[in-house]
Amino acid sequence: MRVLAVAAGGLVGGLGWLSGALAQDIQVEDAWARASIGRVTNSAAYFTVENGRSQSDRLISVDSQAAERSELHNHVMEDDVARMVEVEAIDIPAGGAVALEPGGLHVMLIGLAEPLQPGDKVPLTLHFEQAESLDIEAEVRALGARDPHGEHTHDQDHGHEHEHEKDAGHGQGHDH
Ligand SMILES: [Cu+2]
Repeated sequence: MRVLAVAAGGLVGGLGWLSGALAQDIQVEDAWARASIGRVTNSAAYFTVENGRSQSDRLISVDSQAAERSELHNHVMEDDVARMVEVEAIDIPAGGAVALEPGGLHVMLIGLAEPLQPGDKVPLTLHFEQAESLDIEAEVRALGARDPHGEHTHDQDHGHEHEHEKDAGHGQGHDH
């Protein structure tokens, strides 16, 4: 998690006319969703939320037309096994950022209307406790695809519904 120092508090106070614009300074970057596997009707979406405001906020829910239901989930370790748990909200610190990424926080898409294919776009609406709702699009990427920025490369299998992905992957990784 990246936490940016905030020195803007006093500045904003002195520029009252600007505070209306700054009040909406919640940004989402690098939104993507995992391609669905075979007939599995669940998937997950990931993104980074940046909060440029001087107040903390919370992501309280996400909606998507692509799924019957969307839940905020996290992974926790229990007896060396990664399990998913639903979380009520995700705190976004003032001047900070929170990354939803494989193996950690994610939006669980439950009951996909249709399979998610790489290159598809998944519409998501993010609802916050303070900020106005935000409509974004997440690009579908294959499971195991490398982050194009080369940073978060440890999206190894971590339990939940893609156990069979491991089996399917045996012996067919590198045929070029
Ligand atoms: Cu989940």
